[in-house]
Amino acid sequence: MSEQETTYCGFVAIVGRPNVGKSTLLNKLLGQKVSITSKKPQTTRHRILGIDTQGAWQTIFVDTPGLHIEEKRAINRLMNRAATSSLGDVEMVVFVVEGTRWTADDEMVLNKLKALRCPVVLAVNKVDKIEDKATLLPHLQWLGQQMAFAEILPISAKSGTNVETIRELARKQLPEGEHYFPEDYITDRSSRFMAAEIIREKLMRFMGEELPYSVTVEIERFKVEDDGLFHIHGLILVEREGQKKMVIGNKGEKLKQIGTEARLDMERLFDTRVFLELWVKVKSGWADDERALRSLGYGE
Ligand code: GDP
Ligand code: K
Ligand code: MG
Repeated sequence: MSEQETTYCGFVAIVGRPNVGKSTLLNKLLGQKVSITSKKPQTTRHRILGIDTQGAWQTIFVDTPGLHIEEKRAINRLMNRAATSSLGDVEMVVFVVEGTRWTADDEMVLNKLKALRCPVVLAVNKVDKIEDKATLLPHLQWLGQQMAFAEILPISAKSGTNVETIRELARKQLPEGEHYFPEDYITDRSSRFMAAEIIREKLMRFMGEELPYSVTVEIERFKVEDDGLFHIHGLILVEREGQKKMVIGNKGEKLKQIGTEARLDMERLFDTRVFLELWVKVKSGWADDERALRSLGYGE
């Protein structure tokens, strides 16, 4: 890139209630899995940046934990804080909602967005799932009356419908400025953090409803061997002895499956061979203890 060339850089926040598909959208925008996804609400616990550099333009997408009203447990309060603080200094907000569903949590997010001065693009996601397409248009019209959106787009984060349009709209909002990140960065998070997140995603995918958000993962060891192999020790912390048994499974089957799937994802993301060892340990009551959560990196 020549020194005279003008460059553009800025932040775009992706917000919405839990499970509308924010992380799926971020991954689609980047063509890489940088933010874990699952059928369960509150999969995303941390603010995650996804960096999209295309020539002179660098868009930094901010994936947030879903905003929701329930604040009973400490972890929920921290996630709401993490989600709100990302709205401070952004060039554009993508407000993600789900098809023709509208809930009290969507309403709460909407009310926060009304106070913003930057453009808010409404992304009506999962349109691939809407059976009766005739219901969509009146719903879009109703949504359009709720606030002055810069744009209302029916999208599918899963299949990619209109995802390019979101990227283009974001790019148009970027102010002149130097890029914050080198062009080969796709996230601000370390490989160590990504490894923990991948393990957590597999736990959420392979465990039933028994394991809501009472599980956390620590990487005890992350060593890059001379031949490029990543040697990783992951510690899975659960709340109860019974949950430990469930994670391990009959004859260790479950843990083996989680380990294999996590290793394959890590090898794809890190583009190298990975040797992964997993341990499960009981650590009771952590989800109610804000200080313990902070020490594990929540609420950053
Ligand atoms: P988040 O909590 O808002 O980050 O939502 P996720 O990205 O974790 O997605 C929640 C669930 O919705 C996952 O099971 C996704 O596979 C699913 N999902 C996301 N986007 C779409 C979509 O466009 N179509 C369909 N059918 N499912 C989607
Ligand atoms: K989710
Ligand atoms: Mg998410």
